[in-house]
Parts: sequence; structure tokens; C-alpha cells
Amino acid sequence: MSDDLALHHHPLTDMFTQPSSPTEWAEHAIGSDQIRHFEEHGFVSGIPVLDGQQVELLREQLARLMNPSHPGHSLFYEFHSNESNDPETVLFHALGGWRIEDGFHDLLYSPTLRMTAFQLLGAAVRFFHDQLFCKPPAHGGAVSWHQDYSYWTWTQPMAHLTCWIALDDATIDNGCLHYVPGSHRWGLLPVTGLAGDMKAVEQVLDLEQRSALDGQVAVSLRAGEAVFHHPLVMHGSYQNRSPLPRRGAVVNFAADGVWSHPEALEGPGSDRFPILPEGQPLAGRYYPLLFDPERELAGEIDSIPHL
Ligand SMILES: O=C(O)CCC(=O)C(=O)O
Repeated sequence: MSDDLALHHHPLTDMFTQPSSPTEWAEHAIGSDQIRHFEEHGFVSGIPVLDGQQVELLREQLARLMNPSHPGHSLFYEFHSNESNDPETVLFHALGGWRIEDGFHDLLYSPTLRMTAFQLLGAAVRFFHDQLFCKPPAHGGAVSWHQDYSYWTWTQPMAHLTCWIALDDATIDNGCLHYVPGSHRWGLLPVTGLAGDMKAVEQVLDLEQRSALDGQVAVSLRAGEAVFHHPLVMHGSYQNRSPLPRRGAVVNFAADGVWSHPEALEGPGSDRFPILPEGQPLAGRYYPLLFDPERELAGEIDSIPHL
């Protein structure tokens, strides 16, 4: 078995140069207009995170991780070679790659991810969990419309954020993410499933929400670019019938202070997910602190636009 990289709460490689002053951190910040876009629509896209070499490294490590014979395989929280169970609509989905391959571990420490997460959470940033979503060419499966927080109600208050990073150019043809702008103001809806029926969510939407699905927007990204989204924004992605793969890596964040709620009986549904004892703030081995504005920005927190 491989070493558990969750033991290391610092970068393990020189994949990213770490900023060492507020001025250097500011170079990784998004602008006020991008923050406003996030507030209004529930997502902000086209944020450059990885260069070509870093994308290539992660693709190589991803190929190893997708093999169930990987020596670190037992460290995954969840692993689904095909979450849809239909060989015609394959959706690879796994949580926990950060514990197994150093590139995915160090992705957590991307200065752009850390800084943007601080800006969009407006608080110190903790790692929540990671995900890998891959659709093979020709028979890649859809990810049904959903809200991320519907899977996370065992952690409260809701102060979470998702970053989806393209490891291939993500296009309409190969199944890029789609969003319903403004749906982060709909409130929390029940879980209706992640793979299989793209439109399963319609059974819990009112008429107005159902017609708002028609206003969905596709978010195309170049490999290495990211989209950040709100925990309640409605999003999903269609099948990949193109000749190209569509691979994506996800980092999910929570504001420091989010805790494991005593009354939330529904955990994430996997025995291997590190749930904390009820009532405890997310911390410890599986929930490293990724950005502390007091420490990184000293007295200059408000020089960086943030929520
Ligand atoms: O990769 C996809 O198509 C879906 C990703 C997603 O739902 C998420 O990151 O929350």
C-alpha cells in the first residue's frame, strides 16, 4: 500500500511556487468583477490554474489512479469505475485522490485555488474533499442536475465552495459543465441522484424553476482552466459522444469553522469518508487548513477583494 499523503499538510513537490508576501498573493487574486459574477450567477469561470506541464502530470497520475490495482487504491473515500452502471454511459467518479498521488495532493496548494477560495468564501479556507470526474470518448455518461450542498448537509453552516478544473479542453461536445444562472438563490433541494437520468431533479422543481432550466449556460474551459461554483447552484453535464475524453479534477472547500452537525444523520454514504464525531469542527488529518488570511495577508486583508 502507498503512504497516506493526507499526513502531509504542505506541498510535497515544487509543482507550484508558493507566494511569500501579500503582494505575491495578490497576483493570484480574481478581480471584483469576477466576484460580482459569482454573486449574481452562482459561478465564475475561465480562471487559469494549471500550465500545460502541470496538466500533463495530472493526466499521467489520473491514469494510474483510475486503475483499481493502484497500490494506494484502498485510500480512496469512494471509487466508481462507472457510477451510472450502464456501459453505454460511463462516468468515472472517485473521491480521495489527494491521499494517493502527489500531483493531486499538491493541487490543493495551488496559490490560485487557495486565494480564490478565500475571496469567494470571505474566510479562512479548509479543504473538504476532492473528486475526479472522467467521461471517456464516445460513451461518456452525464452528471445529473444537482446542488452540491444537498450531499453535504452533515456539515453546517453552509459555507462551502467547489472548484472544477479541466484536464482536457471541456466543450459542449465532450460534456462540459452547464449551470442555471441564479439558481443558488433557490434554496436547498433534495438529492435526486448524480448519474443516469440527467433530468431527475425536475420532480422536485416548481414550474418556474423547471422553466429556468431552459436558461442553462454551458461553460467551456481550456485544459488547465477552472470554474468555481456556489454550493447551491444547479449544475450538471451531458453525455460525451465525441471522440475526445473529458477529464476533470475537483477541489471542494469549506470555510474554517464549519462543523459536523449533530442532528444531520445523513453522512456522505461511504464508510471510508472521514466523518468527524458529531459537533466537531472540520480539522485534523483529513481537513487541512489551506489559507489563513490573517497569516498570509497580515494586516492587508482588505487590499484583496473578497466576499
Ligand atoms: O464533472 C462533472 O461533469 C460534474 C462535476 C460536479 O458536479 C461538481 O464538481 O460538483
